[in-house]
Amino acid sequence: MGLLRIRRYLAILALVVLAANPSNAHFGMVIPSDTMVMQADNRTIKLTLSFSHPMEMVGMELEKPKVFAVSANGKNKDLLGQLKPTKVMDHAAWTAEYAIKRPGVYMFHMEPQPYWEPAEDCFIVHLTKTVVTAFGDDEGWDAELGLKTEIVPLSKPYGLYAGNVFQGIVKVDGKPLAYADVEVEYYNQDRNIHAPTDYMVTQTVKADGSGVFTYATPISGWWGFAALSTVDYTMEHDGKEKDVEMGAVIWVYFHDWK
Ligand SMILES: [Cu+2]
Repeated sequence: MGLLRIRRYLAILALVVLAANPSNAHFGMVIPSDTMVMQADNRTIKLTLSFSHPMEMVGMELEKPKVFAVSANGKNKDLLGQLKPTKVMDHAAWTAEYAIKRPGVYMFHMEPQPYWEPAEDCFIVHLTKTVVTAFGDDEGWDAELGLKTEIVPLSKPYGLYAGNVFQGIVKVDGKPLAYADVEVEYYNQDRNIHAPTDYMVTQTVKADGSGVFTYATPISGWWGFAALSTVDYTMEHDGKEKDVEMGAVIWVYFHDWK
């Protein structure tokens, strides 16, 4: 091959390698229209559920979830019936409206159908939650929903400023997961943030020996934290038993310091 042809070959090879190497992470997403409902606010929250690559704004299909519920004031309410199809980043997603009538801390959570990911040869299930507070009642923001895997917040998961650290405990079956990997991504809604390199689309922090992780956000907006673990059961795909990667995902909003 002549030098030019070699160069062209290498350029094409580089593209192929880039395309085949997803540096980005997919995230279950549950994004509410408001996180702190005040007396004067619209009391109906709109929730948008998707499965996306939030920093790169690349959508994936989200089948109708297995579970979508809200837990507040000691009660659990099934919201599956409220879901209406919508599109997020040009892909199938879901939306629901929820009228908040009483003070309290409202924890919304979704369990999607297992997603078969050929690139990773496993199923992916992101148990995804977000927390909304209403009318000045702050009790119980640190409560655990009791999911198979869950990030239990150590920072109050609303009313945070950009630059604040966010801390949480990664739990699996109710027990802290030491040295868990936590992937962090920004919801780049306005597409105005550009990662200088592919390494900086998703950031990763590890929990410490007690399952506690810490991340400081550089800017305001929605941030997703996904703690990943392989669970203790397998699922069948084409007649073969495959691993299930479970993500404990929490979405947290950080406000501008003005
Ligand atoms: Cu993906």
